[in-house]
Order: sequence, then structure tokens, then C-alpha cells
Amino acid sequence: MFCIQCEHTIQTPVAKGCAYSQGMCGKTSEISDLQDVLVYLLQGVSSYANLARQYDIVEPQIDAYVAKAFFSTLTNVNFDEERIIDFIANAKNHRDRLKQLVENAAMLAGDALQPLGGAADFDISIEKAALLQAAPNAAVNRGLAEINEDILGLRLLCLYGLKGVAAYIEHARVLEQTDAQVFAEFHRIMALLGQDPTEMDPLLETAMAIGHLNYQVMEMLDRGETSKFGHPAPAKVNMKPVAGKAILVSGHDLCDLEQILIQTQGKGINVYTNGEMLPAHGYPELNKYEHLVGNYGSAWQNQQTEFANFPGAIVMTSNCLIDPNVGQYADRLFTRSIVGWPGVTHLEGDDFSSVIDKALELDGFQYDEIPHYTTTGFARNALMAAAPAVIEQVKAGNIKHFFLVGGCDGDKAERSYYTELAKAIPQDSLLLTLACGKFKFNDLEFGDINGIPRFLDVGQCNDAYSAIQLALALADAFECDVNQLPLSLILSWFEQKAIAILLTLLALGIKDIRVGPTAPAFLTDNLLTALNEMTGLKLITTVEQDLADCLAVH
Ligand code: FS2
Ligand code: SF4
Repeated sequence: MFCIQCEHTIQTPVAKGCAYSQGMCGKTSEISDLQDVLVYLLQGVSSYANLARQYDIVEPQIDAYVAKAFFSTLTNVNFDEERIIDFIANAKNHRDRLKQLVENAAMLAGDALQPLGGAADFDISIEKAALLQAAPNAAVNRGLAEINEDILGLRLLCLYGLKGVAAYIEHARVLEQTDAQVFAEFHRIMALLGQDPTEMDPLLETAMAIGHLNYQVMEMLDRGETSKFGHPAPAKVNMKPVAGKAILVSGHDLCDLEQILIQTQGKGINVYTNGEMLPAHGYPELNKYEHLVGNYGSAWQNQQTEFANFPGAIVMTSNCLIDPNVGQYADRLFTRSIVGWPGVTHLEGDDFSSVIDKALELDGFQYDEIPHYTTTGFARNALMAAAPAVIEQVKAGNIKHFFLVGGCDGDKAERSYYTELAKAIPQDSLLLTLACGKFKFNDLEFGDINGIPRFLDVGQCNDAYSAIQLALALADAFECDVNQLPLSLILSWFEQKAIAILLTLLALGIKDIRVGPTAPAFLTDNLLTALNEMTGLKLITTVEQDLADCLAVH
């Protein structure tokens, strides 16, 4: 086992990366090894999908499959060995089918095909023992003896960034948004990574290409969400329970939430969002359901107490899932899509009757708690509508600075930095946020500046797209470069979607981003220095120091 993809990875003075019998997330060494085999096989599928395009062969189902199966290997997504072996078997079938199609097309064209090598030629039999035996050849640190740590770090930056892109591709696909060019670029990069590149500069270029690709995918996802559910508008969300039977919906998939809302109509069940699902309350086609009563709980790391105390059924539509046996709620938990935990009921298709039956069987909340509200829904359209008023207040000197404090949450004590930062941001500044890191401060009161709320929850992690649109609009209005705006980005990372978004921001040329709470363990000191020189990317320090530096620049 060797996994170093998330912020929780084991780091000691002598070892970097989860490398023993179990990762910090609860992933066993066997699951980790099987996921390595899956990723390597998917790189093989992409190698042929990439070559197939030279012969105008495109297999949309295989395209979608690669992204979806890759998504299953993100942190806190799938811990179910049987499902991973199934993913592997299908990946192998897809690779072999594409290989056959390419060989036939090459023969017809009179081309002599050279072996592709690397991941494309990785051959294994689909039995657990054989897969585990083959895993060292597929491990993400394969060939470490021949390469230096900087190259490995860059490969991993690309691999993990591309995992984040794959997750967003799958989120977009569920909303019927796909794009042949996006898949072509995705396969090109997957295939490249399956060949174990060894040069620094091409790898850095690849990292930027991943950032650009992710920007396109986030745009697709934004289009999918807004065309299906309308443009989010500011919405007050009750963060406390109300009496009645209950279903909790977590993760990022708005389509699942909609289906649950439709199927629970008239059944006397209240539906709550959790974690990254909170921004759903801003969408008109979702908040029109009166039984979407509020949000319960906070970010993923608090699941084991919050889910344990939730007296209803719980649906995990995507990441982040952690061990449900600790809080003993596995029997009322349901997983969807790529998510999995052994022994937890996994639902395919659109029939949520087993979730509804479970909710009806359980007690639900016995009484209303005193409401406490947060506001969400400041996505692209709402921000653009507010932009003229914001610009006016900037020109009048009433708004002096914009802070985007967003990203992932987690349970490390150092993350209190983000709460303290949000509290310390000057009164003449706006605080934009997105993703589950918002739970570090979204229960605080921030007030307003002449009617403009100081706290603007843009949405889920992928709604970074909306925040980028606001920055571009402001730069346009003030006729300057985005980097000349009084805008500071202070991000918190935990998993691979955050890496994809960070690469997008860097690829768009956004400078001086601060990231924390700690540096990704796969980035060496040399790489951090190189990224700092290229982009100004830096680690957070103290609230006082970072605030002073941000405010001094503009
Ligand atoms: Fe939070 Fe976890 Fe959004 Fe991340 S719920 S850290 O996967 O994707 O953000
Ligand atoms: Fe460790 Fe994170 Fe990998 Fe889990 S996902 S094994 S915590 S690095």
C-alpha cells in the first residue's frame, strides 16, 4: 500500500504517505492496492481511447466509464472490495474492446501498430489474489528507484488533479452534460500518465492543462445544474431539526436530492441536506419543495456523531463517506453511484423506496429545535446581479477588499485558522466561500455593507466556477487584471477535487493564492518553491500575518 493523495495522509519524520495496513481514512491496504490496479488499468483504457480517436473511433460509454470508475478512487468514496473488483473487470473489458477496435482499424488503414507499453499493456487476471500480486507494478509510486521525488510529486499532482476532474466529469454527466473534446483531452492526459513521464517541464505543462480542462468541466457542470434546477438565489436555510420523520441527503448530486424530494412528497417525511448538499437550498427547482426543511449537521469529518444522532435514513450521493460502523448507523445508510462501504445498502437506479421505508420505520425528530439560519445561493447569477451594487460600494470606498476563503473541511486542529480568519476579516471586506470548508464559519453573523451581505456562500466546491466569473466581471468593470483586484484567495484543501480547482486557478493565471492547512505531502520542497516562483502560491501562516500581507498588497 502507498497512498498520499489527501491531507490526512500519514506523515512522520521517517515516512510520508499511508503505507501500512490501513490509511488514515480507513482504507485497507487491500482496497488501496486494488484501487491502484484500477487506476493503472483505466490509464490503459485511455491509452487506447486516445489512439482510437486517430481512427475516428469514439465510444461514449467507455469515456463515461473511465471517469466514473476513476472517481471511485477519490478519498472517502469507495471502500467496498467487491465493487472495486467489478470496476477493474469492466475496465479490462473496455480496454480489450478498444484495443481490438484500434487493431482492426489500423489493419484496414494498412498501419503497423507499435505496442503502446506502460499501462496499455498491463495484463492481469480478475482474481483478488492475482490483482493484489500485480499491485506493486501499478502502484502510484512504481519505478521510484529510477526517478527522483520531484518527478514523482509532479506525476501525483497531475494524477490527483485529474481524479478531481474525473469526479466533475461524472457529476456533469449525470446532468446530461458531456463533451467529446473534454473526453479527448482527458484520455490524452490519462494515457500520458500511464506512460510514467520523467521530464519536469512537460509534467508542469500537463498540470496546467488539467487546470484548463477542469475549468471547462466546471462550466459544463454549472450549465447542467442551472439548466435543470434554475439559477440559485440567496436562500435562508434552517440549520436545526424540525419534528417529524427524516431523510438526510449528503454529497454533491442534486439529481438524487430531487428524486428523493419527488418520491417523498405527501409521505410526511422531512428532507435535510448535509455537507456539500447545503447549497441545494438556493436552487428554485429544489427549494420549491416545502418538505426540504433545512440542513442537518456540518462537514464530513463530523459524520460519526452527527449521523449517529440523526433519527432517519441517510443517503450518501458522493464523497465524503467515513466509517459508518463507528456511529452504528450503517443499517440506515444508503450509498449511490461510485460510493461504497461493505455491508451498506447500495442503490442503483432512481427508486428510493427502500430509503423512504427506512425513514418511515425510524422515529424521526420528536420536537422542533429553535431555528438557526445560514444563507446560501450566491452563485453566478446572484453574484452578477449584485455586481453593479458591489462595484458602486467599491468606488465609494465602502468595500475595500474581497476574500475568497473556501475549500475542504477536515478535523485537524490547525483548521481553526479558517474560523479565526473569517472572524478577523475587516468589516469593510466581503467574505466569499464555497465547498464544505464553509462549516468552519457559516454559523457566524457577518452583517452587511449598505445592504450587501458580507458573507456570500457561492455553493459547492465546483461552484468555484461562479467565483471565477465574479472575479472576471470585477476585473472587467475596473479595467484591470484579476491579479490587480483587491481580492485574496485563501484556500483549504483536503482531497483531489480541491487539487483540480487549485490547478484551474493556477492555469487561469491567478497569483498569490494561499493554501492550507498544510502542504500536500506529495509536493516536495523543490516543487513548492517552483510553484511559488511561477505563481506566487504559498502556504498559510498565521491569521494576523496573512491578513496583513493580503491587505498590504492592494
Ligand atoms: Fe468536502 Fe469532501 Fe466538495 Fe470535498 S465533502 S472535502 O469531497 O468535494 O469538498
Ligand atoms: Fe491515506 Fe488519504 Fe490515501 Fe486514505 S486517501 S489512504 S488517508 S492518503
